[in-house]
Amino acid sequence: MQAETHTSPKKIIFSGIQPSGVLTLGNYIGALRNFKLLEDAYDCIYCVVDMHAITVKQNAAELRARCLSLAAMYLAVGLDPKKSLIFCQSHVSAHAELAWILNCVTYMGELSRMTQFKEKSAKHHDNINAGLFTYPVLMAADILLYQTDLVPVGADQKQHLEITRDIAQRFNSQYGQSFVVPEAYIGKVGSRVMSLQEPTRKMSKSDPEDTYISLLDSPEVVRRKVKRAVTDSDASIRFDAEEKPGVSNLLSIISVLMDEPLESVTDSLQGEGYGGLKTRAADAIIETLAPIQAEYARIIADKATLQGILDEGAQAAARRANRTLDKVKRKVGFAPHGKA
Ligand code: ATP
Ligand code: LTN
Repeated sequence: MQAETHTSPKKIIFSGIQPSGVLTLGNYIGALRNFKLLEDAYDCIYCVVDMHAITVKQNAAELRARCLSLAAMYLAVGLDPKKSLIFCQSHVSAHAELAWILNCVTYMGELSRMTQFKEKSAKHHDNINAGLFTYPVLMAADILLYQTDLVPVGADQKQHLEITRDIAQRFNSQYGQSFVVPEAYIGKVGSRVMSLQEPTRKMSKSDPEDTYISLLDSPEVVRRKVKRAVTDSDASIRFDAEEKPGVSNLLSIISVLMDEPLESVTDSLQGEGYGGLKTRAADAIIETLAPIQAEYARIIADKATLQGILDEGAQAAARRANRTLDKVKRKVGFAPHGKA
């Protein structure tokens, strides 16, 4: 049985990741790792946001496989379907329905200020579709449907959380209290893991291979990518995100993965040179990924069990989501029908 503790006194967490490619170390440190850390203290709902993924072109067969693979990764990092609800967004139609209603309380002006929209439309200039533009509204629907208190995400999603809060507050003031106004949960260190090749940009799964560490990279590949990571010519090991973005990125990665304060990581590396820094970073990554990869291989081999978890997850999620959706439909003035 999947968790269904709507009336539990625990605060509610919702987050999602797009099945738009193999997960990166950035996704792990910024999001997934926190999903697991928060699992016991909160009532958690974790979604595979496949409807968001089609805002850029996808191959259907690959997308289908990646949805299962992302769900397997949720489980491989240790999420327990008995405690957390795990499901695919497209399996719960309430997400699309609420998104439509929220579209009607969201302004074109505020959507056009979203940096993710600007970046993605520059990158996919041949496919600037309306879904890409209204992406944050679907994200707001995801979150608000579950009366979410807290949303663990990387720093790049802060602006989307702000618009979600604005939409919730606007709806509540126009139609009466309907949604909890959620807050972002952004880790202090590692909320923005940078590209290994261009450390002033965030690590992203839709960028070239050598810029990111995939959670499924072998130890050899991890060593090679870290060894080639861009640093600087100054040779001193200290944290300075402005002046030394490459070195600071590696220091943050070690600090988070080894659960050791940044200062003590930095101190312990004095005199080691960049070679020592990179060896330490690669070791930390390999040690973190080994158990995740072993679990992933076991889970993805049993598709029937995985599918069962997603099916149960979707049913439980739909029950919870529909409570909010029914209330919202009443508030906006949709006529009741048979089952209502
Ligand atoms: P894409 O590159 O396809 O746009 P993405 O790698 O940014 O995708 P998402 O699915 O959009 O990944 O993000 C999933 C979660 O991972 C979000 O909470 C996001 O903030 C977080 N995240 C993504 N990249 C990083 C990063 N480099 N550092 C920290 N967190 C990140
Ligand atoms: N927009 C997010 C993915 C996402 C999400 C969500 C995150 C979609 N719906 C709800 C948290 C809560 C992204 O691009 N990383």
